Amino acid sequence: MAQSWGYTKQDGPHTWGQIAPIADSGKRQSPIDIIPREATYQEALASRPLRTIYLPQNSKSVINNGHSIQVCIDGADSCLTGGPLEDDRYEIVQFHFHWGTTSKTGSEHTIDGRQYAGELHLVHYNTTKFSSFADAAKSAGGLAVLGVFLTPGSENASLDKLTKLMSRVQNSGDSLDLQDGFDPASLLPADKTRFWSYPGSLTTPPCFESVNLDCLQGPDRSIRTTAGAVPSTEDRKSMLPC
Ligand code: 3J3
Ligand code: ZN
Repeated sequence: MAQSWGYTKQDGPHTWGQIAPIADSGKRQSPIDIIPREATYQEALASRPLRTIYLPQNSKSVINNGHSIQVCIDGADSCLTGGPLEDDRYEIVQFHFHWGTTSKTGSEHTIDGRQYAGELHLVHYNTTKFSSFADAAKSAGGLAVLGVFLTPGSENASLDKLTKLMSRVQNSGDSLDLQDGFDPASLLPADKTRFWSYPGSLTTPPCFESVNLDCLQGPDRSIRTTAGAVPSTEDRKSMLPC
């Protein structure tokens, strides 16, 4: 049975190395603190935005995975490509959320030390190079997680559709079919040309270091980021590991 982990004093990130050794020994653990002024602008990425091709009917169910609400997606023709992923196709397998107890805490990544109310993660695996999620998850270049910072604001009808379902999957393992599907792109900002990209890891156990992390520009328009900015290795040493 999978060993449990969580965010309490007894099972929080400081204990995850007991079930996922790479959480302690890893060199590229996520999340990190993104420091825009220290990111490196990648000219080549400016003309190569991230591209999402998601079919709503491929979103099959909503589950309580014990740590989050997760939409399970099945369909080879729903994928992410472009940007730092070059021409490889990364098929989406699920998306889920991280959130906190206030509007100022909850996101896993931070920007200049600032947390956001939540963070959406869309999880993909490289189907150009791998035949299964499991194989891709253990290999460099295997996974891509698209991150979106969430902040309180005007009602989002699409997000509301999911939050309304939460009461029907209250217990770990609960599942609900999505008869009408769900379009993951409806949760993304229109502009996918401005993002931070870095080689990272799954942010929770098993913490595999096989992830290309692409965080779309935060909701705070005051953040002046450059397209495709990549935190340099030196910078990352100053950033908080998970
Ligand atoms: O552990 C499960 C794995 O068995 C499988 O169901 C997978 C596919 O949806 O989801 C998880 S995972 O280990 O691959 N995983 C947990 C960590 C999904 C991505 C999570 O990492 S994150 O960086 O998106 N938060
Ligand atoms: Zn996540």
